[in-house]
Amino acid sequence: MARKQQKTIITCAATGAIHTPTMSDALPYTYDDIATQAVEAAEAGASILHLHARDPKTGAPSVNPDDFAPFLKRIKQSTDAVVNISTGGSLTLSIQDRIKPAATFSAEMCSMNMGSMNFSFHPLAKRYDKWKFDWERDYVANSDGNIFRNTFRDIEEAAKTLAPHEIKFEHECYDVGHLYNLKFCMDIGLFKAPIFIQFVMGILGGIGADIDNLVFMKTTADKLFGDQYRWSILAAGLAQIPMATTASQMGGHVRVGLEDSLFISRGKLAENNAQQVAKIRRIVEDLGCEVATPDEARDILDLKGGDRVAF
Ligand code: KMH
Ligand code: ZN
Repeated sequence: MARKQQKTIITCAATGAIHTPTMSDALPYTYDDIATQAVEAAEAGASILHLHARDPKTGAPSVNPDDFAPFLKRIKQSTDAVVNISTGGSLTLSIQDRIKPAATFSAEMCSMNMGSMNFSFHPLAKRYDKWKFDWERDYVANSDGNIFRNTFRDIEEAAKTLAPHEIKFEHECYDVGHLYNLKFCMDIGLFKAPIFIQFVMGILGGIGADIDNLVFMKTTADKLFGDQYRWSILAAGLAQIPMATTASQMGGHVRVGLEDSLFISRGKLAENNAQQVAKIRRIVEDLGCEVATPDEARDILDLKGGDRVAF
C-alpha cells in the first residue's frame, strides 16, 4: 500500500472517563493533574489534545463546563496544541448535555460519535478488585446493558448546534457501518470536507483491532470519501501502539493516551500520557515519518485557529 508523504498528527486523549474510570493511579482527574498531563503530552509531541472532564472530588465523568474551564485556561497558557473537547461525555448522558462544553468553549475540534452501540467494558469489572471511588465498579459492570446513544437525530442536533462555532469534528467510527452513517450525514450537508475520521478499534461492541479490519475501514473510507477525508486510528488497550504504528505507515494519523489504554507495554501500566506520546513519536520518527506541529495539524485538518476559541 502506497504511503502518502505527509506529517503524522499525534492526538493524545489524556483524561479518559468513559471506559477507563480511575483504574490506574496515572489517570488524571483533578484540574491540575489534567492540565499538567495534557501540557506534558503536548511537549512530548501531541499536536491535538482530546479532553474529557471529571468531577475533581469523585473522579466521575463530567460534562459541566465549570469542570473544563480551569484546565482549559492552563493548557492554553502553556501550549499551542489544538484542544479537542469530547462530546462523548458519559454513556448515560443526553447529547444535549454532552455538547455543552464544546459549545461553551467554541473549541477548534470536538468528537462526534457516529452511531449508537453497546459500548461495553463490563469484563473489566472482574479483573479489578480495588476501585478508587464507589461509583466505578457498578458503572463498569453495568456497561453491558448500556446503549451509547448517537442516533441520526442526535448527530444532526449536535452538528446544527455546533455549526456556528466552525468546530472540526473528530468523527469516531467504531465499525464499518459508522462510515456509512457519516457518508449519509455528509450527503445531507451536515459536515464539511475535509472531514477527520477516527477509526476506533478494539472496543467491545465495535470492530476488532487487527490489520485486516484496518485495511477494510480504510478502503471503505476511500470508496465513500475519496480525497475528502483525513484519518487516524485509536486502538483500545494493548493494541494501541501496534495499530498506531501500522496506521502511520499507511499514511494515517494516530491517537494515544490513557483514555484508550492504561498500558505502555504488555503488563506494564503507563506512568502518564506523555510516556505513550513519546513512545509513538519515537516509533513514527524511527520509521521515517515526521510528526506534525500544532500549526501543521491545523493546516492538514483545515481548523479555524487557536485564536478563535472561547477560553
Ligand atoms: N475513548 C474512545 C474509545 C468521545 O470522547 O467522544 C471514545 C471517545 C468518545 O473518545
Ligand atoms: Zn473521548
